Amino acid sequence: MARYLITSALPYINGIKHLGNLAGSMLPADVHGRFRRAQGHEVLMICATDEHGTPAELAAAAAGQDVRTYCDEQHLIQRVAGEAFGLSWDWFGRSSNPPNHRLTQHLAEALEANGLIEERVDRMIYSIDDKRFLPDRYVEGTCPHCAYPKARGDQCDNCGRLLDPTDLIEPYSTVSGSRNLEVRDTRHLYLLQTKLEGRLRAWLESKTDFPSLARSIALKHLDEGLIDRGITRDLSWGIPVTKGGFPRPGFEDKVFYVWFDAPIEYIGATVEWSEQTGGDWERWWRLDKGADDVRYVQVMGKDNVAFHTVSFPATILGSEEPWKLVDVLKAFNWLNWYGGKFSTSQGRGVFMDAALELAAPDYWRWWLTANAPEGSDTAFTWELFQTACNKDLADILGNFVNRILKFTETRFEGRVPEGGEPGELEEKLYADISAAIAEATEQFEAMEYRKAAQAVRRIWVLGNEYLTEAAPWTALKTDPVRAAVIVRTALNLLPLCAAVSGPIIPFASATIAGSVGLTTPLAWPSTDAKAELSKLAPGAPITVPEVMFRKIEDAQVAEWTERFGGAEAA
Ligand code: B3M
Ligand code: ZN
Repeated sequence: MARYLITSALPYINGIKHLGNLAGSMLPADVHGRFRRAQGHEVLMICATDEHGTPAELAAAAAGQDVRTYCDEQHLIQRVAGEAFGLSWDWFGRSSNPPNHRLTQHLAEALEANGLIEERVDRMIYSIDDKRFLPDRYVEGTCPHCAYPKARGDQCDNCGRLLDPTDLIEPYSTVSGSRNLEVRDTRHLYLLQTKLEGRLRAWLESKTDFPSLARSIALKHLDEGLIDRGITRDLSWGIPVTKGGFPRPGFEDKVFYVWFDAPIEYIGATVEWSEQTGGDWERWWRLDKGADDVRYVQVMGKDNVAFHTVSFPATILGSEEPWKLVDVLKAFNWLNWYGGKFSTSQGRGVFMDAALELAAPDYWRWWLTANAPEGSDTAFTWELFQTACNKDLADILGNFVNRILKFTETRFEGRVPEGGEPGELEEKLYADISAAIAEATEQFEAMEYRKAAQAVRRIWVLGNEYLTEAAPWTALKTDPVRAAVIVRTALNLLPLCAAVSGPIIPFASATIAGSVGLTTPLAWPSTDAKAELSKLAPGAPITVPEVMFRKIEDAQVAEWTERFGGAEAA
């Protein structure tokens, strides 16, 4: 048995996340974690809210709250929503908690001691009325190239050119609208990534296990050339630069940049876990304390890859300390809302809390896994969601489970029938099921989510086909022993379906397992299908659950389209 450390990109604190965030990081991390646990491995699944930075400060101000109170509330909201989706974190931490403060300050000191930090002067936009420096994207003005009046300080959305905020004509603050801006000098700490380029490249080129999307993005960033990176900001909310014993006159009012401290929170959250549960965090993170046999898997959207393949490894490698680095990085493309983008700031799309008012978590978990934005961006539409859920969950899985249980209840007194020997049809079923289990195992291991979902679905289909072909209702009239073999075999497909479906749809998995007297999580099956399909004790009682998957009606789709928008919203 191996040990798996699994982290998903940390959801930013400014409000509940939309389905795109869930689909590209938290959900696939959970599916993989559940799969590895079912295989019997030791798993530590870590997530946290990413709480620092300007957007948190602004969201708190907009909510009329101080930042700490705002983050306290939002953290709880995100945790409750994640748990309702069945995200089975071992710990859901907070980047604002003390362990991350200590670790971030410690790593900065180590980088400093190794000559990798340098003080430089930046010229930045200061808003006199807002009393703050403005990050590039909080300054807007007229584009010097195309005269578009709402160009952002980092880029013009109209002509696409990259901009410096000082290029803008008649710039204004998007925080207050004020034009009372000036350029001020401000000193910041830079991490000298350029000095680490060779080591980063050697490390990354050794990561041949990375799935292709992550690897190509990572290498592209290296090929474009690294630049030294500012790791401090003029903000009040964040991890203070000087308070951890880091002596740096003039930095008393500055904090570390949110992207410097956020990945360190993967470690910080593990420390939080150990403080609360008595677990040993060093065993997962310190190569000198046993972490060398950990397999570390990270899951994230494509926009986060560079931070995890360049910036965070630069922090770790530059520290010269024996920290665990990522082994497998699985990245996702975008889940789109019809043709356009989900948007937190514009409230476009479906968010995690609202989604659960519409449909049970397994509907979402199924659709988002079976349609994971792996090879390319993927569009969510209500119609696709309805079709897939009704067909896969209701018509195939739900129908199979219900058919065999009802038949057992009415014709076999609600018990697993005894007697008889498997025949030709069963042998064929064993062969097909063995192949499907092998395929599912391979795809889950490779973190190929769409293919894994298809392999699971294949097992449901095989169950239905077997039942239809074997037709126990016909056999019962002429050959009751044969009917008993069929019903017993089909009932044995239920725990198998529950086991292979568990990582993706854990709630339905529990219901199915419960119908034959088992509790989840179930162990991942071997490819010995005959053994897997001979486990239920003859005579054991079964129960018929309530309808597992109600179909999504056209009227519901119409109502949801009305409430959340459809094609026209994007
Ligand atoms: N919070 C994702 C985002 O907000 C970012 C991930 C941090 S992972 C250390 O886009
Ligand atoms: Zn322009």
